[in-house]
Amino acid sequence: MAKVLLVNPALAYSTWNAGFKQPSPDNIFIRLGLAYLAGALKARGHEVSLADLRTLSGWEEYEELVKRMSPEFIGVTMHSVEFTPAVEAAKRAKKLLPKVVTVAGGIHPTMFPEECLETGAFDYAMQGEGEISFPLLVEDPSQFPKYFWGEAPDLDKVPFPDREIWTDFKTRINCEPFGISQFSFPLPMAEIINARGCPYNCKFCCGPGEHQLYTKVTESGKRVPYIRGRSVSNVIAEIEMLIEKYGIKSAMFHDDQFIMNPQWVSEFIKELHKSGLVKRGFKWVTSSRADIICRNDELIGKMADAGLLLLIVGFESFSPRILQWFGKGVTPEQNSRAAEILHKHNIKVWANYILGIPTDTGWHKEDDLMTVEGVLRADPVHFSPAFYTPVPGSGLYDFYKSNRLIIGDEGNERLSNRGAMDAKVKGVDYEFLKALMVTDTIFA
Ligand code: B12
Ligand code: SF4
Repeated sequence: MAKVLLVNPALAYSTWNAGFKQPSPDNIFIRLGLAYLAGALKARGHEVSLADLRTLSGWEEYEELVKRMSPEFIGVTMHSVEFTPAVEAAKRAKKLLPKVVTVAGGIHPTMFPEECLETGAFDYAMQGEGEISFPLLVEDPSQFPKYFWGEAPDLDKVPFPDREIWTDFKTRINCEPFGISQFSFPLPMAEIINARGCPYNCKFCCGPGEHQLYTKVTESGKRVPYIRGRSVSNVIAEIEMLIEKYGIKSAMFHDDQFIMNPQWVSEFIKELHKSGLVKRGFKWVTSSRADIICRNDELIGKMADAGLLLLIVGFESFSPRILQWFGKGVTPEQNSRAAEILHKHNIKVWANYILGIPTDTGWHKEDDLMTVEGVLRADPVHFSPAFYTPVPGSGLYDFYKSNRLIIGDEGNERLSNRGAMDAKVKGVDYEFLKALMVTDTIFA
């Protein structure tokens, strides 16, 4: 049996001592990837604990925790924006416990394993999914090279995520994570994910990273994207378990794209009714694209009847130029039509959109004005703007990197600790954009 400490270095969009007072997804949500790893490790008899940096007061408390837990293995998950705190957490642990084996995993180490190892903070970098291979690594690290691919699991066979590595889990699920002023969700609310990966290739998004993260090896030995979901019965069983154990009344489905397979969604809806979950008042929220919403008007209506209260829509922009630059495959008209369909079915709209995007012709404030106008017309219950982040691994990252457009990138900081509303790209008038900020509280 190995003693494993998992680290959530979520200091990029959250902070030390985040607490629950300021409701935001970044402060409240757990990390399903770590919970899945914990479930898989515990199923093989390993002892697992968690250092979620947001719940601590600073590095001093983190070091005390590491000393107290005295783990043999430390597994650090990492999004690109978390590179700096993730490396720091591993380095500090190594200083305190020279024999500890440190492992980096998640989307950033999947794309850039050598960069992670070069920091000297990690003994191993694991690429891809960890449920099968991480437990094997902690059982016999000598069998593994410095970086290696994890084996893709059968999603119906892996243990459900072990959410209780968050010792504050029961408090966490009773905090409304969205902070929407005109609307609130029935609590407790749990997070669930069905599908892994997304078949689209929007250029601002780390789709290519996900195509590396969720992969399998074909019979001819080629590594290919492996986008897949769970069976309807497996998802329903997880909901029932969450109701029985924690009394949840709602769930957030974290799929990139919930309506990837409309037939699966239809079956899921049927099962929600058949199992009595709809009658018992179970509610849910998830995400989809505008073009998919437009193609599935009737299905959206059925989703509403089955308890869907809110849909997060990645409108991204209402400027044709920007939508094209982003390769989103959606028009401003589809964005507006999607909002109409959702309103018709009484589903609240959460608008995700991006401002401050210079293209090869520079930054044009008209694009952002068009976006804000379009979003206002869409009448969302929640406005969720972000200033454009050139995410490493995304299709557009090289354009901004090679044209030296990324602010503060000289030290290769990987945009660490940069919040959604911080300046990221040169040539954008962020003061002008701040004046354009619309929040739902304005309308409350
Ligand atoms: C839910 C979600 C969020 C939620 C919650 C985040 C969270 N705490 O999980 C919220 C809304 C807060 C969020 C915010 C952001 N997100 Co987000 N998010 C997701 C999403 C849709 C699902 C994550 C998930 O649960 N996956 C399912 C689990 C099971 O998979 P997993 O996390 O990959 O874990 C597996 C493996 O990676 C591996 N693994 C993971 N960790 C470790 C550790 C070790 C030691 C090992 C061995 C293995 C291992 O094993 C796990 C099990 O198989 C992903 C896309 C995706 N499908 O993954 C984007 C994604 C992770 N987000 C992304 C981005 C860009 C952001 C934001 C920067 C967005 C923004 N501009 O505001 C912020 C930053 C937040 C932060 N602190 O990093 C990018 C990251 C790209 C990158 N290069 O890092 C992704 C990939 C989306 C995309 N395609 O662009 N996000
Ligand atoms: S933006 Fe959404 S639809 Fe496009 S690639 Fe990313 S997750 Fe998929």
